[in-house]
Formats: sequence, structure tokens, C-alpha cells
Amino acid sequence: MKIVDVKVVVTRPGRNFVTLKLTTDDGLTGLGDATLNGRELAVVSYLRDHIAPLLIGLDPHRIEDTWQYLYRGAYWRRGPVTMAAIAAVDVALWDIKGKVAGLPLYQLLGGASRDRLLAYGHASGQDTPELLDSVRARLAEGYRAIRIQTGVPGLKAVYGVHTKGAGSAPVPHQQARPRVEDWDTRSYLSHMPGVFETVRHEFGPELPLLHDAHHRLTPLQAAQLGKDLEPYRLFWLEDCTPAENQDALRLVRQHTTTPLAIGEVFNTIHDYQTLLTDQLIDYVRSAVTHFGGVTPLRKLFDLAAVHQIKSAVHGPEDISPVGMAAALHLDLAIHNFGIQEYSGHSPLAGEVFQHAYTFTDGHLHPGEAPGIGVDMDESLAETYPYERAYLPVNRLHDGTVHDW
Ligand code: KDG
Ligand code: MG
Repeated sequence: MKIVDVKVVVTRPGRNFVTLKLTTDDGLTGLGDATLNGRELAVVSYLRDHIAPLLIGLDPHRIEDTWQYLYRGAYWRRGPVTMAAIAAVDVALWDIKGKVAGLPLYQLLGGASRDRLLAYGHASGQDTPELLDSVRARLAEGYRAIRIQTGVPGLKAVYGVHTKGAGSAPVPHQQARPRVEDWDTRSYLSHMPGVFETVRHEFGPELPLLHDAHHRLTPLQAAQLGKDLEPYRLFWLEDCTPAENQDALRLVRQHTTTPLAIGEVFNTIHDYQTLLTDQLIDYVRSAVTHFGGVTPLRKLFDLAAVHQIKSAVHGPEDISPVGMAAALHLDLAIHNFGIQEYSGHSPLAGEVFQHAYTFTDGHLHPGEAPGIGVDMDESLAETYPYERAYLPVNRLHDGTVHDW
């Protein structure tokens, strides 16, 4: 069997998604997600201009070899653009292999290790009453684990809190710039413990609660927050410090028993090396889409398992249904599954990407369709053209740029 066609589809059913479609001489197709939020077209070019010509004529069954060929063969390794492009190829090849076998991908990865996958949803509010309403709404949808994000007094916009026009809003013309949000770490640190106290008081001690600090703290600040939140028994504190410095987590770890999760901006197993071998974290957060695909993420999870660290695949709305489906197959197969982030997609995205995976009673399942179980309606995709969009940037009160 040979790959005879390579197509990159860019569509915006509510938000931008980049999808790779490979076709074989047998007429089989495979899909892979290559969406890099806010920098989408860099990956499109990488795929169209540099990878597509290499794939024509290759045997789609040689997944590991193709991965190594694209990773080592480029000489220039790692980074989100490269790894999102390689991920799309990897997932599309797994999709094809599943279709050839007539089996869902999780069966090729060793079969199911569990019946269903615990998901966590997002609750947020400008203030605590709005947050409590949002938690109630998620519980009504069936979620059994919830991430808590809240506004901070004195700040206009905070990561994860839905305001009108938030997220990666489209910008109408070339000159438009990302939305600017404001940030003050002291206000945030003094506000958060009270928020968790109220949430625990309202919903009891059992509900798994998560929180994302989105890389905004120094190691000492993160250590303090972890200690302050200990009474509320978090499922995890996520991305408490900037991700580049693995040693930062050592200091945090020495001071708190709040579980730590990190890795959504990591691209390779090397970014985790110290964190895993020195057991500085509890959950690895990489997405199939940004980590080079199912092949390397499986290796990461296996290494993590040696250190009693669990999976928690990144699954916000900017991971397309194609990327989500691939994650769910891997989640179901590995032994050290922890939890899966899932905030769903817009109905429009659901029409463009019809998927076999399901969300029931707070749990996900990848479904039984061969491959990853996603079909893309290309004619519908074409009716939602790409629009440039940026993630927000953060500035302190004195104007200094801060991690967003
Ligand atoms: O594109 C950026 C988002 O994927 C990120 O902000 C989401 O932090 C995130 C999360 O935990 O889902
Ligand atoms: Mg996050």
C-alpha cells in the first residue's frame, strides 16, 4: 500500500482547525489534527511545503519509521510547529492502520484497560456566585470532576474565565493585535484559597477539583499556593510555574502535597526528563496534537508509569475532534490513565467532524469505529474559511509583559 494524496484542510467552524488527510492507493483515508492555536498557518506551511512531498509513495503501515524519518530526518527537531505537523502524520497513519485492520485504534494499542474515561470540565465565573452557578451547570451536564477558574478582584480579565470576546477571538484585519489582559499575582494568591473554601463548603469534600495557574507563578509563589490549597484537597494544581524550567518544580514539590500537573506546552519526552525521573509531578498534560502524535505520547506514558505518574491529556476546544479522538484511544489503552480534559466543541465543529466518541455520565469513550473514528465533511469545512486569531497576552499593572 502507498500514500497517493496528502491534503491539508484549514477550516473555522467556530474556531480555526488544521487537519491533515492522507489517502492511500487502496482508497483508504486517515485524518490527523495539526491545530496550533494562534499560529495555525506555520504548521500548514510545514505540512504542505515540507512534509507532503516526502509522504507520497510511502508505505502507510511504517508508522515508527515514518515518525523517525520526519523527526530525525529534518535535522531541526522539536518545537510546537514541527511536532504538531509530525503528530498529524502519525495520527493519520494510525487511522489508516485501524481501517485496514477493521479495528478501533485502541485495539491496536493493546486493547481497553478500562471501560470508560473520567473527564473533567471547566467551570468559571467573574465572581464566586457566578463560579458556583457554573459548577452547578457542569454537574448538571454529568461532569464528575471540575476545573475551577475565577475572576480576581481588581483584575478585568483572568485566564479561563469566560468573558464576551474571550479566547482566541478572530481579528478582522492584518493590523489587529491580540487582546491584552491584566495580571497581579499578589491579588490572585490572596483570593484563591477563599474561592476553594467556598466551593468545598457548597459542594462537599468528594468532588474532584482542579485549578490551572497557567504558568504565572515563581517557584516560591507556587509553593505557597500549593500549601494554601492543601486543606481543599485538589485533584491537581496545573502549570503553576513557567514550563521551561523543570527544576522550578523541585522547590514547589518540597513544600506542598498538592498534586502537580504540567506539560501542555511540552513537545517531546526530553522536556519531561527531570520531572519524571525525579518524580516532581503527578500528571503529564501533553496533547497528542502537540507532542508528535500517538507514537511518542505512548512512550511518554510508559516512562511516566515507571514513576507512578499518570496521564491527563490536554483537551481544550483548540484540540480538534480529530485530536480528541486520538487521545481517547490512547487513554483507553494505557494502564496509567489519570483523567481526560474535555470541554466539548461547538455544534458547528461537530458537523464538520463527525465522531464516534461519546460523553456520558461524565465519562468519555472513543467508540468502536475502525481507526480513530472521525469523518471530516470537506465541503462543509470549505464553507468556514480561516480567519487569523490570537490568544490574549498578559501585562502587569505597570505595563510589563507577563506569562499568559
Ligand atoms: O491554546 C491555549 C489553550 O490550549 C490553553 O490555554 C488551554 O490551559 C489550557 C488548558 O488547560 O486547557
Ligand atoms: Mg492548562
